[in-house]
Amino acid sequence: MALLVLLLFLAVAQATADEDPYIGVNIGTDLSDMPHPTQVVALLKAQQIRHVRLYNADRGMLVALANTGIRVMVSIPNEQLLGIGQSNSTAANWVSRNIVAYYPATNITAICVGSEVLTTLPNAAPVLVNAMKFIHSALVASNLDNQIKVSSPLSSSVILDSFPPSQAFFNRSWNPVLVPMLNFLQSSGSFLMLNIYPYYDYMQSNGVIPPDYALFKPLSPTKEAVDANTLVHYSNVFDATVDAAYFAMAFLNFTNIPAIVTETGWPSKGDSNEPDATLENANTYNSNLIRHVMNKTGTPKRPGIAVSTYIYELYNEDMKPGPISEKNWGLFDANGDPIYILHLTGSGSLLANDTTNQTYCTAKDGADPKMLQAALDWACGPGKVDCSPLLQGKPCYEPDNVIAHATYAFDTYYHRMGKTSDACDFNGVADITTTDPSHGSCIFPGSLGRNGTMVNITAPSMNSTSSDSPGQNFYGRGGFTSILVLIKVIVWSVIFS
Ligand SMILES: *[C@@H]1O[C@H](CO)[C@@H](O)[C@H](O)[C@H]1NC(C)=O
Ligand SMILES: *[C@@H]1O[C@H](CO)[C@@H](O)[C@H](O)[C@H]1NC(C)=O
Ligand SMILES: *[C@@H]1O[C@H](CO)[C@@H](O)[C@H](O)[C@H]1NC(C)=O
Ligand SMILES: *[C@@H]1O[C@H](CO)[C@@H](O)[C@H](O)[C@H]1NC(C)=O
Ligand SMILES: *[C@@H]1O[C@H](CO)[C@@H](O)[C@H](O)[C@H]1NC(C)=O
Ligand SMILES: *[C@@H]1O[C@H](CO)[C@@H](O)[C@H](O)[C@H]1NC(C)=O
Ligand SMILES: *[C@@H]1O[C@H](CO)[C@@H](O)[C@H](O)[C@H]1NC(C)=O
Ligand SMILES: *[C@@H]1O[C@H](CO)[C@@H](O)[C@H](O)[C@H]1NC(C)=O
Ligand SMILES: *[C@@H]1O[C@H](CO)[C@@H](O)[C@H](O)[C@H]1NC(C)=O
Ligand SMILES: CC(=O)N[C@H]1CO[C@H](CO)[C@@H](O)[C@@H]1O
Repeated sequence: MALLVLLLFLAVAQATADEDPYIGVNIGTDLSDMPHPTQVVALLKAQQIRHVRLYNADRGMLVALANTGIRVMVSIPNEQLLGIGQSNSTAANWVSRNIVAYYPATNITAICVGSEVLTTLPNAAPVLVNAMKFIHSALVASNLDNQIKVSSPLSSSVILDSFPPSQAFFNRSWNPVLVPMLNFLQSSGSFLMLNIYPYYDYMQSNGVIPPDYALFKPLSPTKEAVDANTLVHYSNVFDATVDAAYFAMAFLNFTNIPAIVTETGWPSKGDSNEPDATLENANTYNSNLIRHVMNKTGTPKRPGIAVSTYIYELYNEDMKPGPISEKNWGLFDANGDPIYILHLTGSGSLLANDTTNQTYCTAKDGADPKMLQAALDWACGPGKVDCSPLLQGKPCYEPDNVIAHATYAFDTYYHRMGKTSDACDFNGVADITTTDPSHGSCIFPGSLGRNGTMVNITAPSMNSTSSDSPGQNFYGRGGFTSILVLIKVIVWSVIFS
C-alpha cells in the first residue's frame, strides 16, 4: 500500500515536473568550422542546456546525444517532405532509420515535419498533413506515439491581424491545410509549433512597435498595448503573438491545443540597415525571454500555462546567406565562447557560464563629481583598495576622469566585500550593473575572460572586516558627509564673495 502511494506520488510529481516550462536551443549547422558532435554535446552539458532542436536527424548528433538526458526534437527537412507526404512506406522507413534506431538511448521527444512549410515551400503544403499522419502512424506501429509527438513549425506570419490578439485569425487561404492539421494535433495530443520573431515585427513596423515592447523591457502602463476587446494589457510582442495564435485557433474552434515556440531570438550584429541588431539588444531580448518563460507567468489569455521556447540559436552560422544579421543569431561562436554573457542571475542553472553572478559596481550616471572624488579617495584610502592600476602609465589610467577611476575602485571594493549590495553604495553615488566595465587591458574584478575564468582580484588584503563597509563609514561616522558640507560651504562662499 505504502509503495503504491509512493509510486502514485512519484507519478504525480513527474507529471507536474513535465508541465514546467523549459528553454531549449536550436542547433543550426551552417558554419564553416562546425564543431564535432561530441564538442557540441560537451557545450550543451557545460551550459546545462537540456532541450535542443535539430534541423534534421543527423546520425552523428543523435549518437552523441545518447544517454545524456538531453531531450531532442528532430526535423524532417523541407526537401524530404514531398517524398514522405506521398508515401506511407517512405515515412515508415524514415521513422525506422532516424527514430527507432536511436530511441530510447537518445531521448527524442518530437518530430518537426518540415519548417515553415506554408510560407517557404507552399507547393509541399498539400501533402504536409499527410506527411504528419504517415509519420505518426509509423510511430504508433512502433509504440512510440505517446513519447514522441508530431507537429510542424509555423511562421507567425500565417496569423493575420495579430493585434489586437483577440481579433487574430489564420490567413484563410491556408485553412484547407490548417484545419486538418489542428484536428491532427488535437487528436494525437500534440502541440502547435510557432516561430516568433519580434525582431522582424519591430523592424517592419516602421516605429509603430516601440523597441522596449519588442525587448520585454518594463513599460509604463500607459505604453502597454491594450486589447480593446478583452481589455487585457500586453507588455511584450512575444505574449501578444502567442495569444494571437491561441485566438486564431479558437476562431477555428480549437481551444485546447497547447503551443510551444520553436524559434525566437535576436541577432547580435547587423549591417548599416540593421541598427537594432546589437549585442546589447540580443542580450536583453534573450535574457528577458528566458526569465519570462521560466517564471511560469504564461500569457494573458492562458495565465500560468507554460510556453516552452527554443532560442534561435546555439551557434552563429557564418555560412548563412543574406544580411549580416542572418549570421549572428547565435549564443556562442564555433569555439563555444559566448557571444555575450546573458543576464540570468536568479533564473536557475541554465546556461551555466552565464548564470555566474555577473555583477559590477560602477559610478552612477550623473553622480556629482565631487561626491565621486570623495568616495574614490575613501576607497583608495580607508577602503584599502589597491588603486595602483589607476596611476599614470598603468592599464586603468585612461580614461583619466573621476567616473572611470571611481568605477574601478568601487568595483574592486565591491568584489572584495563579496558583492553585497551595501558594498556598492558609496553614499548613493554607486550602482550595481551587469555590464562589464572592462576596457582594453583594464580588466575589472569579476570580469569573465573569453576563456570563462574569473580574473583574480588583486586586493592588498583579504582580511578586511565588515566594519570597513562604506555604509558604516559614510553613514555611521558621518565624516564623509561633513567633508561634503565643508566643500559646499567653500563653494558657496566663493560664489557669493
Ligand atoms: C500504407 O497505406 C496502404 C494503403 O492506404 C495501407 O494498406 C498500408 O497498410 C499502409 N502502410 C503503412 C505502413 O501504414
Ligand atoms: C525523455 O524525456 C521525457 C520528456 O521530458 C521524459 O519524461 C523521460 O523521462 C525522458 N526519458 C529518459 C530515458 O530520460
Ligand atoms: C495569405 O496567404 C496567401 C497564400 O500564401 C498569400 O498569397 C496572401 O498574400 C496571404 N495574405 C496575407 C494578407 O498575407
Ligand atoms: C465553430 O463552432 C460553432 C458552434 O459550434 C459553429 O457555428 C462554427 O461554424 C464553427 N466554426 C468553424 C470554423 O468550424
Ligand atoms: C515573476 O513573476 C512574479 C509574479 O508571479 C513577479 O512578481 C516577478 O516580477 C516576475 N519576475 C520576472 C523576472 O519576470
Ligand atoms: C550568486 O551570489 C549569491 C549571493 O551573492 C550566492 O549565494 C550564489 O551562490 C551565487 N551564484 C553563483 C552561480 O555564483
Ligand atoms: C584565453 O586563453 C588564451 C590561450 O590560452 C590566452 O592567450 C588569453 O590571454 C586568454 N584570455 C583571457 C582573457 O584570459
Ligand atoms: C588566482 O590567485 C590565486 C592565489 O593567488 C592563484 O593560486 C591562482 O592561480 C590565480 N588564478 C588565476 C586564474 O590567475
Ligand atoms: C588579519 O589581520 C589580523 C590583524 O591584523 C592578523 O592577526 C591576522 O593574521 C590576519 N588574518 C589573515 C587571514 O591574514
Ligand atoms: C562556471 C562554469 O560553469 N564554467 C564552464 C563554462 O563552460 C566551459 C565549457 O565551455 C566549462 O569548461 C566551464 O566549466
